[in-house]
Amino acid sequence: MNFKHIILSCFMIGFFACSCGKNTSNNNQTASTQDYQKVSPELNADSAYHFVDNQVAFGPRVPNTQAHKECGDYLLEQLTKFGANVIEQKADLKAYDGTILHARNIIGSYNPENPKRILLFAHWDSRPYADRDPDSNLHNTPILGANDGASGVGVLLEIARQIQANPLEIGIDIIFFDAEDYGQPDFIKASNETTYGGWTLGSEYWSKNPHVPNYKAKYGILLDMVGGTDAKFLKEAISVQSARGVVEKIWSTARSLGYGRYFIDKNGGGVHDDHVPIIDNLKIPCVDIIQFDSNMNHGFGWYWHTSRDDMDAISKETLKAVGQTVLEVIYKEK
Ligand code: AHN
Ligand code: ZN
Repeated sequence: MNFKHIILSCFMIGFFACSCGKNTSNNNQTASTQDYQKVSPELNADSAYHFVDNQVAFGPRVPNTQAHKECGDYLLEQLTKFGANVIEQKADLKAYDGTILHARNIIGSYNPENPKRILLFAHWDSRPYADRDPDSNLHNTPILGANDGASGVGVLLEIARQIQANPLEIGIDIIFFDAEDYGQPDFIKASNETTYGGWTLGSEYWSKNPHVPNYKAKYGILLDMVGGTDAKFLKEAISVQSARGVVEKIWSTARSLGYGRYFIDKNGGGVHDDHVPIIDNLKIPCVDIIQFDSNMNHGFGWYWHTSRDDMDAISKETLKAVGQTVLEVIYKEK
């Protein structure tokens, strides 16, 4: 499979996801959850939800705005409070239209000296355009990004809180990437050359300038849109190509924990997301846990890039399923 081909256009990717994900109903939740001995602490879904809500309360976190600045400060403060070794990476990044975005990648590390590490990441910015809203008058309006952005960060903040309370031996890096969602909307014609169509600028920058020279991790896990009610997570194609074993580990862990109705044993399409620059530039195998919806022509959740991506689109049960699964995967690592 050719990466460059797959990341050409989001619409095509959505279509891909659709055609691959037709039969997504899952009736085979057969794993005997009672036999499985969980090793991770209990993730608190109320706490994860609260971290999502707190971000959304700042308003749209669009780079170069006051809400963005305040939310970035909040994320730094929370990771510090949870005992991580915190680094802020600032960068001025050029958007598809030439705008210079004052971006901040926010990094929290546990056991920074341990060479055996796992990378967990999500984007924290929100999109400046509701360009998939049914009401075209709203296409130029920034979105709250409760699911698209805040959900992954909220789950990772709760994971940070759990790590502080239940220390582990391996190294963990939690990165909140900026400027993921400033990609060129269909309604604007622009001609600036960008490597990834103006998407994933923060992770692209970090992957070329990691906070530690020669940064290495065993693998990475990206959480993107992990709070939708009854979300279905299919095995995203670029993840399967780059980290098949890790995909299987995550999906089978979810099944063991009783979350097989979220983590569906089916292949989804390829999505250009923050894992791609990290796979391309750092050669770290990465998995994207991202909601697919085969009923939508773009392949993502109904709220995606619309004015309705607010707290009503967030389910505590889904945050719990994803958070507990990722927590279990990292506490199982030796
Ligand atoms: C694009 O929209 C290019 N890819 C999907 C990745 C994404 C956007 N995730 C959240 N917003
Ligand atoms: Zn988005």
